[in-house]
Amino acid sequence: MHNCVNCCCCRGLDNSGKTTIVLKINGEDTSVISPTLGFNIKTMTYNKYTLNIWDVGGQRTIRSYWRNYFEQTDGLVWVVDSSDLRRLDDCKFELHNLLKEERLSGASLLILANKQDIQGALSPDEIAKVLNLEAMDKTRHWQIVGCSAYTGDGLLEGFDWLVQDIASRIYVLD
Ligand code: G3D
Repeated sequence: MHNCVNCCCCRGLDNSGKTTIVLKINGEDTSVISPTLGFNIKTMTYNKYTLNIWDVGGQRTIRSYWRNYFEQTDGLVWVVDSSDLRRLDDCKFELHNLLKEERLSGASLLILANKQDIQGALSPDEIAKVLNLEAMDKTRHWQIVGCSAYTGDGLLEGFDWLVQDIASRIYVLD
């Protein structure tokens, strides 16, 4: 069943706006502590897709997440706090590390350049440069969208791109 999107953010880069995004789209916070992983996971639905929202990184290797959360990943959402310039280097490192995973090679990648309403926030183009997105594998389907979880601007545009991109790939494969 292709219906799972994992929405990640680097651990230590909390505060990027994941909770606010879930609230904006789902109307409620859906955090649960995963019994196997022992940390917070939020789940929301968008257009029949289940989105797991959680932090990646830290001490655990990504392999410890596979069985429950990454096995059927069709899409990834990477939330960036565009106003937190000091932590963008960590963010770049974690993202490129994650994308090395073979099982994610087919996943569509949406980068949400969040907090665009804050003065001084980097634009999506600037974030793309800092994160070196052009260096990604040419076969990767990706899109960066500026948004504000605060006002809601850009969120639907981003998630619509993601679900349409996943649907079109799966349609071609089937
Ligand atoms: P997290 O779940 O990724 O850790 P949160 O992040 O959703 O808890 O957001 C962290 C803080 O950033 C919150 O502020 C939240 O209101 C704020 N925030 C999230 N998205 C936006 C945005 O788009 N614009 C602005 N201006 N703020 C945002 P507090 O003060 O509650 O910690």
